[in-house]
Amino acid sequence: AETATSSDACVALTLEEVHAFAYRVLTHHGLSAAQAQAIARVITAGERDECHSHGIYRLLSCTKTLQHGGVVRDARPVVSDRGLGVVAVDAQFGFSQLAFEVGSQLLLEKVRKTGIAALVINNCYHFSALWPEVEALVAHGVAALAMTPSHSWVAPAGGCRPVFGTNPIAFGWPRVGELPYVFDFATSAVARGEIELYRRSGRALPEGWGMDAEGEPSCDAATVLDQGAMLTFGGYKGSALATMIELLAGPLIGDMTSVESRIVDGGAGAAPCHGELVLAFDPRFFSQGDFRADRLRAEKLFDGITDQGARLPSQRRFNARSRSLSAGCVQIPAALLRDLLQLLR
Ligand code: NDP
Ligand code: PYC
Repeated sequence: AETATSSDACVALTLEEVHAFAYRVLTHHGLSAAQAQAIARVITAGERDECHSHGIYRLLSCTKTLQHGGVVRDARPVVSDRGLGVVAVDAQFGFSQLAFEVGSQLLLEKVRKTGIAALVINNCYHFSALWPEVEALVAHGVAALAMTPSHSWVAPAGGCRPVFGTNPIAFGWPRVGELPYVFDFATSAVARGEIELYRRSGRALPEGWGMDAEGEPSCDAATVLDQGAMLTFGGYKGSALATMIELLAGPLIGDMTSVESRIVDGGAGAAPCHGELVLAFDPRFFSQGDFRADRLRAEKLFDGITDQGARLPSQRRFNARSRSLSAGCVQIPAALLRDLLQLLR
Protein backbone atom coordinates (compact mmCIF):
# COMPACT_ATOMS: atom_id res chain seq x y z
CA ALA A 1 0.00 0.00 0.00
CA GLU A 2 1.37 3.44 -0.95
CA THR A 3 1.37 5.68 2.15
CA ALA A 4 1.75 9.21 0.69
CA THR A 5 1.39 11.01 -2.60
CA SER A 6 4.41 13.32 -2.41
CA SER A 7 7.91 12.55 -3.72
CA ASP A 8 8.64 10.79 -0.40
CA ALA A 9 5.74 8.34 -0.86
CA CYS A 10 6.55 4.87 0.41
CA VAL A 11 5.25 1.40 -0.26
CA ALA A 12 5.05 -1.12 2.59
CA LEU A 13 6.56 -4.53 1.85
CA THR A 14 6.85 -7.45 4.24
CA LEU A 15 10.35 -8.83 4.77
CA GLU A 16 9.24 -11.97 2.92
CA GLU A 17 8.22 -9.79 -0.03
CA VAL A 18 11.58 -7.98 0.01
CA HIS A 19 13.41 -11.32 0.02
CA ALA A 20 11.20 -12.81 -2.71
CA PHE A 21 11.53 -9.68 -4.86
CA ALA A 22 15.34 -9.59 -4.52
CA TYR A 23 15.55 -13.30 -5.36
CA ARG A 24 13.27 -12.86 -8.37
CA VAL A 25 15.26 -9.92 -9.75
CA LEU A 26 18.60 -11.68 -9.30
CA THR A 27 17.51 -14.98 -10.85
CA HIS A 28 15.75 -13.06 -13.65
CA HIS A 29 19.22 -11.69 -14.45
CA GLY A 30 20.67 -15.19 -14.59
CA LEU A 31 22.13 -15.61 -11.10
CA SER A 32 22.05 -19.14 -9.70
CA ALA A 33 19.58 -19.96 -6.93
CA ALA A 34 22.33 -20.39 -4.31
CA GLN A 35 24.02 -17.06 -5.14
CA ALA A 36 20.67 -15.25 -5.30
CA GLN A 37 19.45 -16.67 -1.96
CA ALA A 38 22.62 -15.56 -0.18
CA ILE A 39 22.36 -12.02 -1.60
CA ALA A 40 18.61 -11.77 -0.96
CA ARG A 41 19.18 -12.63 2.71
CA VAL A 42 21.71 -9.80 3.15
CA ILE A 43 19.63 -7.25 1.22
CA THR A 44 16.55 -8.13 3.28
CA ALA A 45 18.53 -7.78 6.53
CA GLY A 46 19.80 -4.37 5.33
CA GLU A 47 16.26 -3.16 4.61
CA ARG A 48 14.99 -4.58 7.94
CA ASP A 49 17.70 -2.63 9.82
CA GLU A 50 17.08 0.54 7.76
CA CYS A 51 20.54 0.50 6.20
CA HIS A 52 19.18 2.03 3.02
CA SER A 53 22.47 2.43 1.16
CA HIS A 54 22.97 -1.36 1.34
CA GLY A 55 19.41 -2.65 1.30
CA ILE A 56 17.05 -3.26 -1.64
CA TYR A 57 18.57 -0.23 -3.43
CA ARG A 58 21.65 -2.42 -4.08
CA LEU A 59 19.66 -4.49 -6.60
CA LEU A 60 20.34 -1.67 -9.06
CA SER A 61 24.11 -2.15 -8.79
CA CYS A 62 23.86 -5.96 -8.54
CA THR A 63 22.03 -6.16 -11.86
CA LYS A 64 24.47 -3.68 -13.42
CA THR A 65 27.24 -5.94 -12.14
CA LEU A 66 25.52 -8.96 -13.68
CA GLN A 67 25.54 -7.24 -17.05
CA HIS A 68 29.33 -6.91 -16.71
CA GLY A 69 30.94 -9.92 -18.35
CA GLY A 70 33.15 -10.82 -15.38
CA VAL A 71 30.60 -12.31 -12.98
CA VAL A 72 30.24 -16.09 -12.97
CA ARG A 73 26.50 -16.37 -12.38
CA ASP A 74 26.52 -19.94 -11.13
CA ALA A 75 29.86 -19.72 -9.28
CA ARG A 76 30.32 -22.33 -6.57
CA PRO A 77 32.83 -21.14 -3.98
CA VAL A 78 35.71 -23.52 -3.31
CA VAL A 79 36.88 -23.83 0.30
CA SER A 80 40.48 -24.77 1.07
CA ASP A 81 41.97 -25.43 4.47
CA ARG A 82 45.33 -23.65 4.57
CA GLY A 83 46.25 -25.35 7.84
CA LEU A 84 46.44 -23.94 11.37
CA GLY A 85 44.22 -20.87 11.50
CA VAL A 86 43.60 -19.99 7.85
CA VAL A 87 40.59 -20.90 5.71
CA ALA A 88 40.55 -19.65 2.12
CA VAL A 89 37.48 -19.49 -0.09
CA ASP A 90 37.81 -18.86 -3.80
CA ALA A 91 34.52 -17.21 -4.71
CA GLN A 92 35.21 -18.13 -8.36
CA PHE A 93 34.06 -14.65 -9.45
CA GLY A 94 30.63 -14.96 -7.91
CA PHE A 95 29.43 -12.59 -5.15
CA SER A 96 30.96 -12.49 -1.68
CA GLN A 97 27.88 -13.58 0.29
CA LEU A 98 27.81 -17.27 -0.67
CA ALA A 99 31.60 -17.47 -0.25
CA PHE A 100 31.28 -16.13 3.30
CA GLU A 101 28.44 -18.54 4.10
CA VAL A 102 30.35 -21.62 2.91
CA GLY A 103 33.64 -20.55 4.56
CA SER A 104 32.39 -19.39 7.94
CA GLN A 105 31.65 -22.90 9.21
CA LEU A 106 35.29 -23.96 8.91
CA LEU A 107 36.44 -20.59 10.30
CA LEU A 108 34.40 -21.27 13.46
CA GLU A 109 35.74 -24.82 13.74
CA LYS A 110 39.29 -23.49 13.47
CA VAL A 111 38.95 -20.61 15.90
CA ARG A 112 37.72 -23.03 18.57
CA LYS A 113 40.97 -24.99 18.16
CA THR A 114 43.46 -22.17 17.58
CA GLY A 115 41.98 -19.14 19.40
CA ILE A 116 42.48 -16.90 16.38
CA ALA A 117 41.58 -17.78 12.80
CA ALA A 118 41.27 -16.00 9.48
CA LEU A 119 38.85 -16.42 6.60
CA VAL A 120 40.34 -15.24 3.32
CA ILE A 121 37.85 -14.69 0.50
CA ASN A 122 39.32 -14.22 -2.97
CA ASN A 123 37.88 -13.35 -6.37
CA CYS A 124 34.50 -12.08 -5.20
CA TYR A 125 32.21 -9.30 -6.37
CA HIS A 126 31.48 -7.28 -3.24
CA PHE A 127 28.66 -4.80 -2.72
CA SER A 128 27.35 -5.34 0.78
CA ALA A 129 27.61 -4.14 4.35
CA LEU A 130 29.93 -6.17 6.60
CA TRP A 131 27.82 -6.22 9.78
CA PRO A 132 25.76 -9.28 8.69
CA GLU A 133 29.03 -11.24 8.61
CA VAL A 134 30.47 -10.13 11.95
CA GLU A 135 27.05 -10.56 13.56
CA ALA A 136 26.79 -14.10 12.23
CA LEU A 137 30.17 -14.95 13.81
CA VAL A 138 29.54 -13.14 17.09
CA ALA A 139 26.36 -15.21 17.49
CA HIS A 140 28.76 -18.12 18.11
CA GLY A 141 30.50 -16.33 20.99
CA VAL A 142 33.59 -15.10 19.15
CA ALA A 143 34.82 -11.56 18.48
CA ALA A 144 35.20 -10.77 14.77
CA LEU A 145 36.77 -8.21 12.46
CA ALA A 146 36.05 -7.91 8.72
CA MET A 147 37.46 -5.63 6.03
CA THR A 148 37.49 -5.25 2.27
CA PRO A 149 38.71 -2.72 -0.32
CA SER A 150 36.40 -1.45 -3.10
CA HIS A 151 37.09 0.69 -6.20
CA SER A 152 39.53 3.64 -5.92
CA TRP A 153 37.17 6.55 -5.37
CA VAL A 154 38.79 8.11 -2.28
CA ALA A 155 41.75 10.54 -2.16
CA PRO A 156 44.36 10.19 0.59
CA ALA A 157 44.45 12.99 3.19
CA GLY A 158 46.59 15.75 1.69
CA GLY A 159 46.07 14.50 -1.89
CA CYS A 160 43.38 14.94 -4.52
CA ARG A 161 43.52 11.81 -6.69
CA PRO A 162 41.56 8.67 -5.79
CA VAL A 163 43.69 5.81 -4.47
CA PHE A 164 41.61 4.08 -1.80
CA GLY A 165 38.32 2.34 -1.95
CA THR A 166 35.61 3.26 0.53
CA ASN A 167 37.16 0.34 2.44
CA PRO A 168 34.73 -0.69 5.17
CA ILE A 169 35.79 -2.24 8.47
CA ALA A 170 33.43 -3.98 10.87
CA PHE A 171 33.97 -5.32 14.37
CA GLY A 172 31.74 -7.40 16.58
CA TRP A 173 31.97 -8.37 20.26
CA PRO A 174 29.63 -10.83 21.99
CA ARG A 175 27.97 -9.14 24.98
CA VAL A 176 26.63 -10.76 28.11
CA GLY A 177 22.83 -10.90 27.96
CA GLU A 178 22.66 -8.05 25.41
CA LEU A 179 22.70 -7.64 21.65
CA PRO A 180 26.32 -7.62 20.45
CA TYR A 181 28.54 -4.58 20.18
CA VAL A 182 28.99 -4.06 16.41
CA PHE A 183 30.34 -1.22 14.35
CA ASP A 184 30.62 -1.19 10.58
CA PHE A 185 31.68 1.85 8.61
CA ALA A 186 33.48 2.99 5.50
CA THR A 187 36.91 4.59 6.00
CA SER A 188 35.75 7.30 3.59
CA ALA A 189 33.73 10.08 5.26
CA VAL A 190 30.66 8.12 4.19
CA ALA A 191 29.84 5.13 1.98
CA ARG A 192 29.62 5.85 -1.73
CA GLY A 193 26.11 4.36 -1.67
CA GLU A 194 25.03 7.17 0.66
CA ILE A 195 26.31 9.80 -1.79
CA GLU A 196 24.46 7.98 -4.59
CA LEU A 197 21.26 8.30 -2.53
CA TYR A 198 21.94 12.05 -2.18
CA ARG A 199 22.28 12.26 -5.96
CA ARG A 200 19.01 10.37 -6.48
CA SER A 201 17.15 12.80 -4.21
CA GLY A 202 18.91 15.93 -5.53
CA ARG A 203 20.23 16.94 -2.10
CA ALA A 204 23.50 18.84 -1.52
CA LEU A 205 26.17 16.85 0.32
CA PRO A 206 27.33 17.88 3.78
CA GLU A 207 30.77 19.50 3.78
CA GLY A 208 33.74 17.19 4.18
CA TRP A 209 32.54 14.31 2.01
CA GLY A 210 34.16 15.11 -1.32
CA MET A 211 36.10 17.32 -3.67
CA ASP A 212 35.95 18.29 -7.33
CA ALA A 213 38.49 17.42 -10.04
CA GLU A 214 40.69 20.39 -9.01
CA GLY A 215 40.81 19.21 -5.40
CA GLU A 216 38.44 21.94 -4.17
CA PRO A 217 35.73 21.00 -1.63
CA SER A 218 32.44 20.10 -3.34
CA CYS A 219 28.93 19.46 -2.03
CA ASP A 220 27.63 18.35 -5.42
CA ALA A 221 27.06 14.59 -5.45
CA ALA A 222 27.52 14.19 -9.23
CA THR A 223 30.78 16.16 -9.18
CA VAL A 224 32.18 14.09 -6.35
CA LEU A 225 31.01 10.77 -7.84
CA ASP A 226 31.89 11.36 -11.48
CA GLN A 227 34.77 13.86 -11.57
CA GLY A 228 36.41 14.47 -8.23
CA ALA A 229 37.11 12.23 -5.27
CA MET A 230 35.63 11.24 -1.94
CA LEU A 231 37.43 12.13 1.29
CA THR A 232 38.58 9.81 4.06
CA PHE A 233 37.00 10.15 7.51
CA GLY A 234 39.20 11.71 10.19
CA GLY A 235 41.81 13.05 7.76
CA TYR A 236 45.15 11.23 7.94
CA LYS A 237 43.76 8.70 10.46
CA GLY A 238 41.12 7.46 8.01
CA SER A 239 43.79 7.52 5.29
CA ALA A 240 46.04 5.21 7.33
CA LEU A 241 43.18 2.83 8.16
CA ALA A 242 42.18 2.74 4.49
CA THR A 243 45.81 1.90 3.63
CA MET A 244 45.84 -0.92 6.18
CA ILE A 245 42.67 -2.39 4.66
CA GLU A 246 44.14 -2.16 1.15
CA LEU A 247 47.18 -4.10 2.41
CA LEU A 248 45.51 -6.73 4.61
CA ALA A 249 42.61 -7.45 2.27
CA GLY A 250 44.68 -6.92 -0.90
CA PRO A 251 48.34 -7.89 -1.33
CA LEU A 252 48.45 -9.90 1.94
CA ILE A 253 45.76 -12.25 0.64
CA GLY A 254 47.02 -12.16 -2.95
CA ASP A 255 44.12 -10.10 -4.20
CA MET A 256 43.48 -6.74 -5.82
CA THR A 257 43.79 -3.27 -4.40
CA SER A 258 41.03 -0.74 -5.07
CA VAL A 259 43.09 0.84 -7.86
CA GLU A 260 43.50 -2.56 -9.52
CA SER A 261 39.81 -3.49 -9.17
CA ARG A 262 38.82 -0.17 -10.76
CA ILE A 263 41.17 -0.79 -13.68
CA VAL A 264 39.68 -4.27 -14.19
CA ASP A 265 36.19 -2.71 -14.11
CA GLY A 266 37.23 -0.50 -17.02
CA GLY A 267 34.48 2.05 -16.43
CA ALA A 268 31.64 -0.51 -16.51
CA GLY A 269 30.39 0.57 -13.07
CA ALA A 270 30.15 -2.99 -11.74
CA ALA A 271 30.62 -3.81 -8.05
CA PRO A 272 34.27 -4.07 -7.05
CA CYS A 273 35.89 -7.47 -7.57
CA HIS A 274 38.66 -8.35 -5.11
CA GLY A 275 39.13 -10.06 -1.73
CA GLU A 276 37.95 -9.83 1.86
CA LEU A 277 39.64 -10.69 5.14
CA VAL A 278 37.66 -11.84 8.18
CA LEU A 279 39.33 -12.55 11.54
CA ALA A 280 37.77 -14.38 14.48
CA PHE A 281 38.98 -14.47 18.10
CA ASP A 282 37.84 -17.00 20.69
CA PRO A 283 37.92 -15.18 24.07
CA ARG A 284 38.68 -18.42 25.94
CA PHE A 285 42.23 -18.44 24.53
CA PHE A 286 43.21 -14.87 25.39
CA SER A 287 42.18 -14.34 28.99
CA GLN A 288 44.66 -14.62 31.86
CA GLY A 289 42.25 -16.98 33.55
CA ASP A 290 38.57 -16.24 33.91
CA PHE A 291 37.32 -15.12 30.49
CA ARG A 292 33.75 -14.86 31.82
CA ALA A 293 34.89 -12.27 34.39
CA ASP A 294 36.73 -10.42 31.61
CA ARG A 295 33.55 -10.28 29.55
CA LEU A 296 31.72 -8.82 32.54
CA ARG A 297 34.43 -6.14 32.81
CA ALA A 298 33.79 -5.36 29.15
CA GLU A 299 30.15 -4.70 30.07
CA LYS A 300 31.36 -1.94 32.42
CA LEU A 301 33.04 -0.29 29.45
CA PHE A 302 29.74 -0.26 27.54
CA ASP A 303 27.97 1.10 30.65
CA GLY A 304 30.55 3.89 30.79
CA ILE A 305 29.48 4.91 27.27
CA THR A 306 25.73 4.60 27.59
CA ASP A 307 25.44 5.93 31.18
CA GLN A 308 26.32 9.39 29.92
CA GLY A 309 23.71 9.30 27.14
CA ALA A 310 26.07 8.34 24.30
CA ARG A 311 24.81 5.57 22.09
CA LEU A 312 26.57 2.43 20.98
CA PRO A 313 27.08 1.77 17.27
CA SER A 314 24.33 -0.52 15.93
CA GLN A 315 21.81 0.78 18.49
CA ARG A 316 19.95 2.67 15.73
CA ARG A 317 20.10 -0.47 13.60
CA PHE A 318 18.82 -2.74 16.36
CA ASN A 319 15.99 -0.30 17.10
CA ALA A 320 15.10 -0.30 13.40
CA ARG A 321 15.20 -4.10 13.37
CA SER A 322 12.83 -4.32 16.27
CA ARG A 323 10.46 -1.76 14.60
CA SER A 324 10.50 -3.66 11.30
CA LEU A 325 9.90 -7.01 12.97
CA SER A 326 7.02 -5.73 15.07
CA ALA A 327 5.45 -3.82 12.15
CA GLY A 328 5.95 -6.89 9.96
CA CYS A 329 6.98 -4.65 7.07
CA VAL A 330 9.43 -2.04 5.81
CA GLN A 331 8.81 1.17 3.87
CA ILE A 332 10.34 1.35 0.39
CA PRO A 333 10.39 4.73 -1.42
CA ALA A 334 7.86 4.45 -4.26
CA ALA A 335 10.27 6.06 -6.75
CA LEU A 336 12.93 3.48 -5.90
CA LEU A 337 10.44 0.63 -6.21
CA ARG A 338 9.40 1.87 -9.65
CA ASP A 339 13.06 1.80 -10.75
CA LEU A 340 13.51 -1.66 -9.24
CA LEU A 341 10.42 -3.03 -11.02
CA GLN A 342 12.07 -2.06 -14.31
CA LEU A 343 14.73 -4.67 -13.51
CA LEU A 344 12.16 -7.42 -14.16
CA ARG A 345 11.61 -6.36 -17.77
P1 NDP B 1 28.11 5.55 8.91
O1 NDP B 1 29.01 6.69 8.73
O2 NDP B 1 26.66 5.79 9.12
O3 NDP B 1 28.70 4.68 10.13
C1 NDP B 1 28.09 3.50 10.41
C2 NDP B 1 28.51 2.93 11.74
O4 NDP B 1 28.64 3.95 12.74
C3 NDP B 1 27.41 2.03 12.22
O5 NDP B 1 27.96 1.02 13.01
C4 NDP B 1 26.55 3.02 13.00
O6 NDP B 1 25.61 2.40 13.86
C5 NDP B 1 27.59 3.80 13.72
N1 NDP B 1 27.13 5.12 14.14
C6 NDP B 1 26.58 6.08 13.37
N2 NDP B 1 26.28 7.16 14.12
C7 NDP B 1 26.65 6.88 15.38
C8 NDP B 1 26.59 7.59 16.61
N3 NDP B 1 26.09 8.82 16.68
N4 NDP B 1 27.05 6.98 17.73
C9 NDP B 1 27.56 5.75 17.67
N5 NDP B 1 27.64 5.01 16.55
C10 NDP B 1 27.20 5.58 15.40
O7 NDP B 1 28.14 4.50 7.70
P2 NDP B 1 29.07 4.44 6.41
O8 NDP B 1 28.46 5.32 5.39
O9 NDP B 1 30.48 4.67 6.78
O10 NDP B 1 28.88 2.89 5.99
C11 NDP B 1 27.59 2.36 5.76
C12 NDP B 1 27.67 0.94 5.29
O11 NDP B 1 28.28 0.88 4.01
C13 NDP B 1 28.47 -0.01 6.18
O12 NDP B 1 27.58 -1.08 6.52
C14 NDP B 1 29.59 -0.52 5.29
O13 NDP B 1 29.94 -1.89 5.47
C15 NDP B 1 29.00 -0.33 3.91
N6 NDP B 1 30.07 -0.21 2.92
C16 NDP B 1 30.37 -1.29 2.13
C17 NDP B 1 31.40 -1.20 1.22
C18 NDP B 1 31.83 -2.36 0.39
O14 NDP B 1 32.77 -2.24 -0.37
N7 NDP B 1 31.23 -3.51 0.48
C19 NDP B 1 32.16 0.03 1.05
C20 NDP B 1 31.79 1.08 1.97
C21 NDP B 1 30.77 0.96 2.86
P3 NDP B 1 24.05 2.38 13.36
O15 NDP B 1 24.00 1.49 12.15
O16 NDP B 1 23.29 1.85 14.52
O17 NDP B 1 23.70 3.81 13.04
O1 PYC C 1 28.86 2.26 -0.58
O2 PYC C 1 31.01 2.68 -0.78
C1 PYC C 1 30.02 1.96 -0.94
C2 PYC C 1 30.20 0.63 -1.53
C3 PYC C 1 31.23 0.20 -2.30
C4 PYC C 1 30.97 -1.11 -2.63
C5 PYC C 1 29.81 -1.43 -2.05
N1 PYC C 1 29.35 -0.36 -1.36
